[in-house]
Amino acid sequence: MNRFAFIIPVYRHGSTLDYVVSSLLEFNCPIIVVDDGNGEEDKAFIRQVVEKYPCVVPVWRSSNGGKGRAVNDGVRKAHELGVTHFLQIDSDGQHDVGRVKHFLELSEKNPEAIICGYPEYDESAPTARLKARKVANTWVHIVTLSNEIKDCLIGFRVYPVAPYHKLLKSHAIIDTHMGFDTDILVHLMWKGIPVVQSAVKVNYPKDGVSNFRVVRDNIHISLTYTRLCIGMMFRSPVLVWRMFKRGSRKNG
Ligand SMILES: Nc1nc2c(ncn2[C@@H]2O[C@H](COP(=O)(O)OP(=O)(O)O)[C@@H](O)[C@H]2O)c(=O)[nH]1
Ligand SMILES: [Mg+2]
Repeated sequence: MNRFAFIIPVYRHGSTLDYVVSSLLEFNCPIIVVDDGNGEEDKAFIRQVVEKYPCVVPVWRSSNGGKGRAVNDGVRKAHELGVTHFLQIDSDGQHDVGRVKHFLELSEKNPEAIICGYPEYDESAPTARLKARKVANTWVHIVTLSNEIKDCLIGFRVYPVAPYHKLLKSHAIIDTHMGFDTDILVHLMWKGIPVVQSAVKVNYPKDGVSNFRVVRDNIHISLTYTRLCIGMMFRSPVLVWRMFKRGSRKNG
């Protein structure tokens, strides 16, 4: 039996946190909420949630470090709590919480795997974002020598704690900002962690707060792909061998 927790990184999304947390109460798991150095207004929302729900375990970061650092601090806390798996969900309410149960069930059936969401958008999704996702996915297909990943940018995933925590201890360089979701997925795939994928509805509320900073985040994303391409070259013998194994399984 998996011992689950939720990890919710929060930056400038304090106002939607109560909605997300209250939708997760039925699962009776620790809910690790990471305050990523928010300002007073968002911190106040987080404090309210911590006081209201005893299952919420707060992690306070003294300054804003980016989603990657926030999730990684959450993983260290999950490891301390003796959790075996965690579902990462964003605090802005964009992910369909109705899919949580299914994702936890998939993880019970595939405890060694990452259960990775892929988005089903409604008409609220900005076209630029859809195009950027296609480009990002193509890069992931290149650096993993596999076309299996349907979406490398989504946050809605269940991870096994042990390999993730081991990766953190190995001091692998994982992007801290917008390249994070891609980077962590590719690094764990390189380690041979299997991925099971399932759909999740994602919406973009009109008045939603986006933390995307064009210059900073594009630099982070470019550096992430550069590092991943170099990493792929070093790992290419293993990746090519895995590619042949997959091919021979398909053919026979
Ligand atoms: N972008 C960003 N998100 C952060 C940061 N720290 C924590 N987060 C949380 O990470 C999740 C994803 O961020 P979001 O801005 O919604 O990314 P997007 O949905 O890809 O536009 C949300 O729960 C944020 O509150 C940060 O420094 N930057
Ligand atoms: Mg978002």
